[in-house]
Amino acid sequence: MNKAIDPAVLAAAQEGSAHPHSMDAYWMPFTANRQFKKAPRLLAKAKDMHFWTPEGRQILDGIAGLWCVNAGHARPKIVKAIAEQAAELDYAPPFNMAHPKAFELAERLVQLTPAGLNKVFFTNSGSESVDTALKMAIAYHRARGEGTRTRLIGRERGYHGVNFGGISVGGIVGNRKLFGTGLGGVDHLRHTHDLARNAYSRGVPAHGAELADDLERLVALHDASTIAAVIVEPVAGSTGVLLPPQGYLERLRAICDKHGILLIFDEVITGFGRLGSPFAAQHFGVTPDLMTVAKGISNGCVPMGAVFCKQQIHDVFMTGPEHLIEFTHGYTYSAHPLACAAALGTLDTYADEGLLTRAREIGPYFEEALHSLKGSRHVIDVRNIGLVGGVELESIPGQPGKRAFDIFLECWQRGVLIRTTGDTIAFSPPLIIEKQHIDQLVGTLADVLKTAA
Ligand code: PXG
Repeated sequence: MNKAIDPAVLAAAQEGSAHPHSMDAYWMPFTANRQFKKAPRLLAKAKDMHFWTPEGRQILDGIAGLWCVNAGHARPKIVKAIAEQAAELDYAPPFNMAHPKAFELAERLVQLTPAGLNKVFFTNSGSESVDTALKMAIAYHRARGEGTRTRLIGRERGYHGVNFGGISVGGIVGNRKLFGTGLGGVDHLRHTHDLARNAYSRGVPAHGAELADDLERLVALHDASTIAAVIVEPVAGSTGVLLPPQGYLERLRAICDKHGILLIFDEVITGFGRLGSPFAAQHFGVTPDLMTVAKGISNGCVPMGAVFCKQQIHDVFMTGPEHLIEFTHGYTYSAHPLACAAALGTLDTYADEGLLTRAREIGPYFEEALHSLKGSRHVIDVRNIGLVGGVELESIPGQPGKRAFDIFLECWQRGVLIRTTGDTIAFSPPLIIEKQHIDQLVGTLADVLKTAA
């Protein structure tokens, strides 16, 4: 078989870049592989707010990697913690064994969570956290003698990672087409995105709290005694920066309480300071029963995720014979020593620099800058909360996603990394962002929009 090196790779190698390899073997995740390999976008180095390409071009990181590098890149305390941990204890089995940093991290984390969410189960990603939380919810009801509660409720346009549980409760049409029926016994609330009433809202939109009543419809249809849990993202990121209408989350909480249904917040994106509080639950003043996190827990440096749950959920499991495993679930890499070290270094960095509340200070400037895009070509909405921004564009007829993707490519050429989902452009910069970076991010997009097809 011809293993010819891609011409673009060859050219990069001849320029003296550090990339002399063929690009054939690597099947890239969530990537237009053929397009990418014709014109690769490689990152070779990162520090604070920036990446550098192998050729040395500086790229401003407008999305914190993938909503994860909340403290910025290559932060000294995190780098040091990982390096020292690798030399001291590279691995420790997490089943029937443990290492001290797992306990230290758990204690530190539950200091940050809303009151009551004081138990933590470790995973390695957001997808694993979601599947863990769903299993916990179903097993909890069974353990307390209500084993009929197995149904899971998600929401249209929800994103809960890529595992079968997550795509089943998720509301992404492409997944539903491509991967079959998923879990049985799942239903969905209506999504809350409503441009007709809420376009150009600053912060949470005014209209739509009544959409939470959709849960009453599902209770009427399925009966509460069959429903284990409802899972929602307090703010949906991946499907286009969708904010909860004023009062919506409170109403969802109340309906869950009324019917004995557990409420799960998927805080994989909103956790660790994205909205200006440690978690969205605190920002909105609504406490879920279970909360999934990942990404910012370890600043994206070593894969890690976690599920927080209320004391009484945990305690229901702690009733059988003491020598038996109470919850038969976990991963080879749960509470991995490198991940725990990275997370501890991350929490230190967040604390030293006040990063978990920094979005409150810089948020108003970010909001003002984003909303200056109102009136730019193709823009049909601008929305924001904390350090999350969404700019929705009118789609090219028959080619959804094309306009935003071309704009992403042009921004990359001009040294700015943004993220697109459909025809919405998303910003979620590191929480260390300064005003001049915001000016560059938004200014570059404004310029690109002037000539965008
Ligand atoms: N839940 C939520 C709410 C997420 O946003 C996951 C679960 C899954 O996490 P893992 O670690 O398994 O990928 C996510 C992930 C984007 C983007 O640009 C968002 C995510 C991942 C990649 C890209 O919107 N969110």
